[in-house]
Amino acid sequence: MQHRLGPALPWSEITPQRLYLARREFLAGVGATAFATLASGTALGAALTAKPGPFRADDKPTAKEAVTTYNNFYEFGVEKDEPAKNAGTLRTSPWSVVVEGACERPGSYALDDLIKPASLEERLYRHRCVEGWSMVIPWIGVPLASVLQAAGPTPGAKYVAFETLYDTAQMPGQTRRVLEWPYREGLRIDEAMHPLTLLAVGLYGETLPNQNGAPLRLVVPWKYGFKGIKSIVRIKLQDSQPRTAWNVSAPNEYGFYSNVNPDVDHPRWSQKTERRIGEFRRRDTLPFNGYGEQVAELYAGMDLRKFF
Ligand SMILES: Nc1nc2c(c(=O)[nH]1)N[C@H]1C(S)=C(S)[C@@H](COP(=O)(O)O)O[C@H]1N2
Ligand SMILES: [Mo]
Repeated sequence: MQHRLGPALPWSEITPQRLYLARREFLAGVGATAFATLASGTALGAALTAKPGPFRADDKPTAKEAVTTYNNFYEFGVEKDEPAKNAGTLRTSPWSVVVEGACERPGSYALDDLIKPASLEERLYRHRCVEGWSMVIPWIGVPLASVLQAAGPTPGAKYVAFETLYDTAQMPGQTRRVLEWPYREGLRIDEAMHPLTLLAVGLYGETLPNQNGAPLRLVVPWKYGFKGIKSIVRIKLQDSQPRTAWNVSAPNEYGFYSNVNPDVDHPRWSQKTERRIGEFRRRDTLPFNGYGEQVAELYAGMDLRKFF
């Protein structure tokens, strides 16, 4: 059974529209390629229209080619070039998401009912992978908070757990035991409700390519990239800290919080610097990936070496 959160338009069926000035100016910064793709409509997917959202990084966006071909998505192979080559087996429509647990309106929601096209925002976020590379990505999505609020969290909602699709036919990498499947992630409720936390459906003005987590993925820009779980089918509000794929596979290497922190090394390498894809010289990694002003207070009084 499909439940509705409210009146909705099928964002996935939106036809390319004229883009307004702010977006046009932004895309001038992104580069001619993205705009040409949008204008011609021969994109990876349908064009999306979104208003510019808050928290835009000053950084130059990473080339779309790199963002869509250099990925981690272990369901399609463990090499960076494999998701772009192999993710074509994923069927992203129809897609529904189970919202359950400590909320007033649990149910299975069609994606079109969960995400309203009128509420889509574009945000330019820094992305820092735990392995030491980084990118700057123009995402399109809605604040996760808006979806959780619509579900009506109850007092037991202290954490949010997320799950990726589990289907070995569509995701052949799940036949290999490199991680516990399905991929799982989680956030504390205040992190999930933070205005920076985004549920993304697109990038570079288009619906998400499969390799980037179509049709719906999480983006938490102050955390290491693996918190950004892809191809989400389940969102559960609960009172206990969720199990997460990387934390289960190597608890001493990947903590639950995974806030970007140059002062807490990974046991096998330093986190002090990063290689921004497309740049030559390494950059210093910033606390909370440069979002400390917005999020540091969430962790006031916590020992970030213990809660890494
Ligand atoms: N389901 C799933 N989500 C995932 C992963 C994965 O293997 N499976 N990899 C994570 C990691 S380690 C990173 S860095 C980002 C990379 O994808 P992106 O470049 O599209 O953000 O996705 C994250 N989400
Ligand atoms: Mo990553």
